Amino acid sequence: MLNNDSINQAREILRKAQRIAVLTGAGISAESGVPTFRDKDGLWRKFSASELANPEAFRTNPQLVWEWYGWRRREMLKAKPNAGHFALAELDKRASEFLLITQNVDNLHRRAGSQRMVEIHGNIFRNRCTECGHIEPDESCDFDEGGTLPVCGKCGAMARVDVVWFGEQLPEKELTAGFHAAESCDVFISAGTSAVVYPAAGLPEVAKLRGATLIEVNLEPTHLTQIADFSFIGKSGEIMPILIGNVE
Ligand code: BV8
Ligand code: ZN
Repeated sequence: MLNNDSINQAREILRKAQRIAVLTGAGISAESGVPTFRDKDGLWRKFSASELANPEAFRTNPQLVWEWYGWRRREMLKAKPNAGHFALAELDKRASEFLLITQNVDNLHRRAGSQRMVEIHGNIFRNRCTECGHIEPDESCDFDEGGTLPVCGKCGAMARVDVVWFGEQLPEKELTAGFHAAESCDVFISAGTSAVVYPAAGLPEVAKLRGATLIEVNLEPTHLTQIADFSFIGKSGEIMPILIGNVE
């Protein structure tokens, strides 16, 4: 059960905040039916994300990696933004300085109306050419056995999903914007992330170090819980609307 005093205190701090930054992870989309990475239902054919979301796996078995992304695209296309996404889109409208930094690639924040946001791990509905780097939108999902794998619309070479795999650099512009927001915000909210993947997980830490109020909303405690000023354990779809609701 949420402690009334602390949620009201956090709401008040959020209402007064001039500069707000938010980091979200797969947990914010869980109530939309999108599988997370490290929860028990996050697995696909017993593979873990780190076994598939890496360049080596794609080099050795592009078919398997494309099948995984096809399955995830299907899940994400079926999904709808939930109350947690909409609450953050609302906060975006009201805060004077605001940046949502998402690790998610599912497009649900944008579909909920978020504007001031960066996708630091890319977007699953874009393909990137492995040769010429050309990027194009793509929602196709069927790569099961025998299907042809996506190729570049410009040069015909093999395409990959335009997301950041383990061992790969994050997009420079988006990451710099994320760290700038973390360094200068008054309040930092970390929602729906296990905070184990770096450099994204470093953002809430930097914000706290720079003196921001750190609010965590997550289904389970993480390593951020002990440094957070407020930690609300529960579903983001339920807590975010209470935390953000009618923030004037
Ligand atoms: C890089 C691809 C460097 C897109 C992803 C040792 C120590 C430290 C770091 C490293 C290390 N070894 C390697 C590294 C670096 C590595 C890393 O951090 N590894 C970790 C695992 C140790 N990082 C990288 O490789 C990054 N690149 O560092 O490059 C470099 C430097 C120079 C030159 C070249 C390279 C790249 C990281 C990006 C990897 N790509 N995804 C895709 O396919 O989706 S990561 C993947 O994990 C997703 O992007 C995801 O967003 C991210 C984080 O996971 P979460 O979103 O937090 O999801 P998770 O399931 O873990 O947690 C969900 C949480 O929600 C849970 O806590 C759950 O309780 C909660 N929850 C569930 N339901 C709800 C809920 N909360 C609220 N409400 C609910 N209803
Ligand atoms: Zn190309």
